[in-house]
Amino acid sequence: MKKWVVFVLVAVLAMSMIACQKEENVVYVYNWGDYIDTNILEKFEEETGIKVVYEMYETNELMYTKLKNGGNRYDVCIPSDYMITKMIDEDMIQKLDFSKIDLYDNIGQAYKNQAFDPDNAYSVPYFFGTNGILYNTDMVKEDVDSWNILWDENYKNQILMNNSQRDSIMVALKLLGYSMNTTNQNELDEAKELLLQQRDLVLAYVVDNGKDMMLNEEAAFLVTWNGDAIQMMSEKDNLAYAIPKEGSNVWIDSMVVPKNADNVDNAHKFINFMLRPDIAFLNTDYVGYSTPNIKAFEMLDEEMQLNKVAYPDLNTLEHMEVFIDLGDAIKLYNDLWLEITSQ
Ligand code: N2P
Repeated sequence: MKKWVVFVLVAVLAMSMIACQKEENVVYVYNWGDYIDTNILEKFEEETGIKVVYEMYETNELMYTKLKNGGNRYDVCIPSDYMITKMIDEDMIQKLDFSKIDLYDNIGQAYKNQAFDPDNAYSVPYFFGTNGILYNTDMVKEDVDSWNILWDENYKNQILMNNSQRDSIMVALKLLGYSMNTTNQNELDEAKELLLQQRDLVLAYVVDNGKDMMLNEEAAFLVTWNGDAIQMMSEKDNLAYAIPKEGSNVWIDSMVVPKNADNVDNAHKFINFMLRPDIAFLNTDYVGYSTPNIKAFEMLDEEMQLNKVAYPDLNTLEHMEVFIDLGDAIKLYNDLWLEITSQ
């Protein structure tokens, strides 16, 4: 075969391969662990013909690092409030085209115009919730109303802390009466001392793997989020959830589209699909997290609508705070957390 014929053939082959790749109808979704009813992904695929490639992370910080390193390209991911601020500031996510998200009105007003996205330009709320203590009522006989129970020597090796730096440093800061957004070195030093003291009592620093440990009664306490608590409480009736009186964190996780997404149109289709009342209902019903979707909320049975773990009356809870992005001062938290979890 003549050289130029080979060349043309190779070129045609390469071009058709590129074309094929481009036409592959796919959406890459990166979400927290145990944070979706996976039947929804199948439904989306069936109805739209778009294949979902689904991956999971355990904390905002792990998600951020993966996106920042740029090796993986995702079309939709679901960070929390403070992380969304950081990603906007670092030009990592893009403005959404709300003409393609016509179900956005299903989101309640209370969840819109949040400080992390004041003009509702970048994000669509997914779930919201609180942090607190899940505990085993057979193993813990006294009232759980303060974070200080996590420093009680009687519970040595029965305490599971959240291996998520802001969520765990928050516990010490609130117990000390400080803001969970402090950048005051003295306050952070005190929090570090407290967490170092506690380390001896802690069985493990866990995220999703803590759930099985609670279900198997390997520990008495787990610092976790309310929706995960509801999941576990539905499987076992000797588990309860408390928000300590010193206050805690209230958060919103929202869907965003990274700047370098390859399938922006499909990302919008996915986001809009998640806003469908029947889909948002299936999702909240399955995972136990609280929905900001008014129509889906109306579909819940009365027992769930009145469930104070899922839908707390935030006005009656004192000292609740939202995490805010701390800019460069986050280094103080990174260093602190490394000291607690290394060794
Ligand atoms: C789900 C994690 C919940 C995210 N496993 C808390 N913002």
